[in-house]
Amino acid sequence: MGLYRSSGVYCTQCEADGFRRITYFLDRPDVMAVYTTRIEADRAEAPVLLGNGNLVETGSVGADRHFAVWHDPHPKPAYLFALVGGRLGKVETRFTTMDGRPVTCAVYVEPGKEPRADYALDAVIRSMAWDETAFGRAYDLDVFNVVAVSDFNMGAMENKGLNIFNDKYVLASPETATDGDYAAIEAIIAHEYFHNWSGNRVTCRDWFQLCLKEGLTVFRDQEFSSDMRSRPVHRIGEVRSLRARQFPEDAGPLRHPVRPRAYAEINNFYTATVYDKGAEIVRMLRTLLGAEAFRAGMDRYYADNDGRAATVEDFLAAFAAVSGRDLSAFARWYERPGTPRLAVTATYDPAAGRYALRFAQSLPGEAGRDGPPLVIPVALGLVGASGPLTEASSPDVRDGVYVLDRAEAEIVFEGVSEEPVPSLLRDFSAPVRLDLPLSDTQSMRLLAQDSDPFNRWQAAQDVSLRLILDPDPGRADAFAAALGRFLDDEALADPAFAALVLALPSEGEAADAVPSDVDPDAIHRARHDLRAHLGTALRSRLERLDAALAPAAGAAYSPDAASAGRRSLRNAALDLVAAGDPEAGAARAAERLAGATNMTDRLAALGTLALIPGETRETALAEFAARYADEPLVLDKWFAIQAQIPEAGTLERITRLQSHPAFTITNPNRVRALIGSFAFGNPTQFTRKDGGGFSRVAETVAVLDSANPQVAARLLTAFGSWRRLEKSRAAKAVEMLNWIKAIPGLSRDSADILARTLG
Ligand code: BAL
Ligand code: ZN
Repeated sequence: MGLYRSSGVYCTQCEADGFRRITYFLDRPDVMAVYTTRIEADRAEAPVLLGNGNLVETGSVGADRHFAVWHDPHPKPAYLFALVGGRLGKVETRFTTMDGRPVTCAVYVEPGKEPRADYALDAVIRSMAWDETAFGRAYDLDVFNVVAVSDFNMGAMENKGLNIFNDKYVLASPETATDGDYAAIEAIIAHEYFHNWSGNRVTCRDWFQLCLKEGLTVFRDQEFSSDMRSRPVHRIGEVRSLRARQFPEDAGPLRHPVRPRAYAEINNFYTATVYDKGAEIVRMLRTLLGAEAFRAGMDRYYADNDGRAATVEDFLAAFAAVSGRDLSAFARWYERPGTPRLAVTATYDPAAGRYALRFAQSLPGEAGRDGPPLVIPVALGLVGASGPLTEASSPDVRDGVYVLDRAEAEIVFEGVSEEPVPSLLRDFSAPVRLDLPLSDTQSMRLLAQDSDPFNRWQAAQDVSLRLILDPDPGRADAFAAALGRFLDDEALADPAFAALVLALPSEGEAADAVPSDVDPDAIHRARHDLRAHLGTALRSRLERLDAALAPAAGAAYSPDAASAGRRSLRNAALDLVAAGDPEAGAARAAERLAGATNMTDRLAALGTLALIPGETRETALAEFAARYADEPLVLDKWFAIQAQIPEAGTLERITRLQSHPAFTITNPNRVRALIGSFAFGNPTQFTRKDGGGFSRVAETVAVLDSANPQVAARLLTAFGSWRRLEKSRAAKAVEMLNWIKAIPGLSRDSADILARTLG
């Protein structure tokens, strides 16, 4: 925090309260000022000098030094201050805004890595153009600079006119970056750029309002990525991430409202709840108001609050003003922690052609009693044996959405000619847990017939989850047959979607569905067995797909969504075949690895091999490390893959990797790749019964805490679900948490997480 050096480059990080480490200041987001920054440095050490705003003067100071003066005319809080000085290469281009302002856009990187910045620069230009068309927001300075540094706690930072990035989210080449990396770069470049309006021009009055800029900006970057790529595929990705990170947070001791009421350390509130649930609230607002009123509300919000430090109330007031709606009940989403449960039951009267859906929402508060109801937009439809029942209608459903604003309610459809399967929460219209008892047959009807792609995917997830929690070979066969029909009919038409349908819920998601006494080993075994069953049953189809999706010889790599989708299905097919026949799978994955022409295919094959113990795996890992010895970001992938191997030997492997010359505890990306991937991505080994997994993470926290409390505290959050584990594992977790607690001089960051986790 404050001003520091990363691989020889001076840079700053001031959010949330780092500016006070540079100079005395009233370091609060509602204290806004116009900044003029004069930077002076040795010319040889720091030929590039960057600050916020526009460059107004440069010059020499004696023979060896030089200076630059930057002026930012827009008043801003100190957390948006930035400066950079160092030896950097750049790529640059021009963009003319819709109001005719020429802007020079540049991305600065380590010299020699300039070609790897082209994609990020292109994403900058696309973001600028998109914010003009989608939200009417134009850029407001003469320059827009992005700088990539290699030691960075966050993903990136939206300093006015001078975004500073973790190099992981800037640098990309087909040889070093996966399709996922390209998509993440595009999304994060967009996110930081969009903050120029949602965060910078309109900032937060205080840190309790963090979701005001973060939830809104995540929503904006999600919309951007959906427009750049496939909207349904992107939506499924958003929800997978929400369920993997935010739902468990909301169900554990670190739960907090989207707008927290209190904090001991604000750095611990840059959470999935503030960001991702915050984005879901904005999405629900758009669903409730409709796209047109939503856009009018956004315009009003910017018009009323430009240059101000605003609150959630200011945000909602803008939408209330343009729509005439009372949003006071909707505002409860910002205040109530926890994921609401939405229970739905159905009754059908064939004689009357009438179908009724009964809804009951619940979200117990601190005293265990339900609070006042939330406003839940439920996008829905009814699906018959041959497709959606378009003639059925209910007066309570408008534009396909029913708004539940009571604890319980019933809606009735007329004109229902056959017993339907309800398709509820289409496009995941609200961040709730849906309690709707469907049979496998009903879910498979949705997979085959629903018009909503999200719920088609959800139906396959539901069946898989039931089969993981309650294995049954007969039902698994029926599911495989349904997947087979789906693949035959549709896989090649939309490979990215098909790959998602084939992806089973994660072990974490399965654990989340178990009420208590979670046994991660049992979940792992059940999930593995289902993958093996499906891989065997679908083998011939998967092999045909694999062949059909192979790139033409000599075809150049392109990170576009369609090409990425084909790669993702082909790699998913290989992985599932390998689950059914590890020996043949290992041979094929090794072949794929040897012939791969890009990092996506190479890493996918290595990931498949990583799950199959043996010589082939170890040779492949060694060759990969040798090939990328000088590529820290690629070695991070190698660390991460190994940290997630679900085998008893992984702990020892991690010990060896901690002594690898490329590993250093002082670099946040390295720590996250090795120890973070283990803590968050290897449930069976992190929660080992002997406590070895917990102690490895605890030891890392202990070593890291004084040097980098933010990263240490983030690692500690991996213990958040300890209460739900079966008793012997839970006891080991508590032992380690108490061990950390006894460390003298523990940071406020880690102490805060510990206190809340131990409760
Ligand atoms: N403001 C911190 C980094 C981000 O969310 O953009
Ligand atoms: Zn942000």
